[in-house]
Amino acid sequence: MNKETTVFPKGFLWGGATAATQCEGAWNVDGKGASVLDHCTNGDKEHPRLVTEVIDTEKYFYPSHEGCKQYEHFEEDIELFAEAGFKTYRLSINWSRIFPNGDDETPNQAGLDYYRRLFEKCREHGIEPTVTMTHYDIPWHLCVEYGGWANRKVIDLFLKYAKTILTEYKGLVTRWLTHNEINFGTISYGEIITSGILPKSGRILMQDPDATTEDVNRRFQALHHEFIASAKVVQLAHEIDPENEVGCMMCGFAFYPLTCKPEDVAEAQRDMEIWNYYCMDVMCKGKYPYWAKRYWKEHGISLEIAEEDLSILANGMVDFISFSYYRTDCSKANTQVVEGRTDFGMPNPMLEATEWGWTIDPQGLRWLLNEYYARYEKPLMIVENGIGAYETQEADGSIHDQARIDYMREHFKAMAQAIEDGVELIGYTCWSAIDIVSAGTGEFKKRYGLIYVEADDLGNGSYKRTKKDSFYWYQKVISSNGVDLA
Ligand code: BGP
Repeated sequence: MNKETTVFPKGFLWGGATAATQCEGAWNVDGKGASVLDHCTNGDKEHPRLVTEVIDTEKYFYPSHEGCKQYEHFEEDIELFAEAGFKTYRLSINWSRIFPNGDDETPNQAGLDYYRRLFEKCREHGIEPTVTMTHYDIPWHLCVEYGGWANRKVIDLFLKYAKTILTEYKGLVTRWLTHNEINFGTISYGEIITSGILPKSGRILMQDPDATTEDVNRRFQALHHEFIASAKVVQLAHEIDPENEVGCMMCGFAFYPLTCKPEDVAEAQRDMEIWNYYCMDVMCKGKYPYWAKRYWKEHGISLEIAEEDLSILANGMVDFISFSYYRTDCSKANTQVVEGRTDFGMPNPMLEATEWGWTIDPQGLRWLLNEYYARYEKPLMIVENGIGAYETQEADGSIHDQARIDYMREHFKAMAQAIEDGVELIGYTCWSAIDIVSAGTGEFKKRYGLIYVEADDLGNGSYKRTKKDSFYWYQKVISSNGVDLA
């Protein structure tokens, strides 16, 4: 795309993203409590992570304890982001840095001070923070003592936390996301990382083959509580500062029918519904989708919905939609258990995939942007997109991550087409701004960053930062507002 004028709107929010438990490290310093991710061991493609009830550092390595050490390096990191030309930095606040146990009387001042310094540093460099309130980091105490989000009391504890940070950072932060990838809440993975509830295997798997109706019911009840919390936060954020904008944050799932068999087409529709629209309808339309009752009945789900809940949802619709986009999957009827099935569906035989088996599908992004926009007509922001890859540093220190450049270029072309289609796309933050720990596998060597961090899967290394080729390439893209993709 060598157009002289850009199709990206003026003020388009180019940037990069991270999450606290994957980048900060310093998991138990300055008064911070343990979050659920601090109890997760490392793993890799073949060996799923474990969640241990007791942190046993003699026996296991817990990658979130180190992250990429951003807690120590945040000034340097933000200077690098400014050099790349970021307009926004999407990061998350670690709930257990502010309320170490989640139910403490008063917030931890050192935690509040840390994020204040970080946000001020961003502002000094003309970078607007985009802040996720909870990115897989519920305080561990709330998992153990309350059973996580399935307990309605957690709504008020979250609101207290939200009120604290909304008040504290008024004026410094005006763009907020409530729950990261809330739609993972329908499956085991989401429940582990948001409530610490383990499947029998004790391992972090996407789906739990042994889940009972009771387990499924609990997950949907937890999601209902997250919806109520999010809706109340939207109202609260607007009251505290009318400048605040609050978005939902979804894992963007795109499902294609594997064949044109009508049964496969219907299956793809069902997959789109449960993976995307169950949560998005609640958060964007303020009500459960019309087919929810059928779904609940078929899955033995019976939710406790308090009398006031429906009006809370109706009065707490988000201002915009943010989502992550990495891959697409295919739907095929009657394939819940079938050889070759991925965690989400069938692999698409027409697409290449990354070394972790994630399909690469830039055109799917244009399709999904149009799907979301047609349904909700709210501004959209892509807050995660990128490629995880093994990378090495050359003898001269350089890192040639051409695969990342190619990946991003094709996705930018798809974004430009969607904008030309008429979609209101307001920003893009790549995943990730800098190398961090993988959420799924706990590896460090599954690298996503524009900036290389010299560290390995067991926390060894200098943690020195080096700009990759993609850093320089993205810098040109940003300075030309998406014109120069060469
Ligand atoms: C999303 C999460 C991120 C991030 C990313 C990449 O689901 O919001 O936290 O890690 O996926 O996934 P992974 O780290 O498993 O490769």
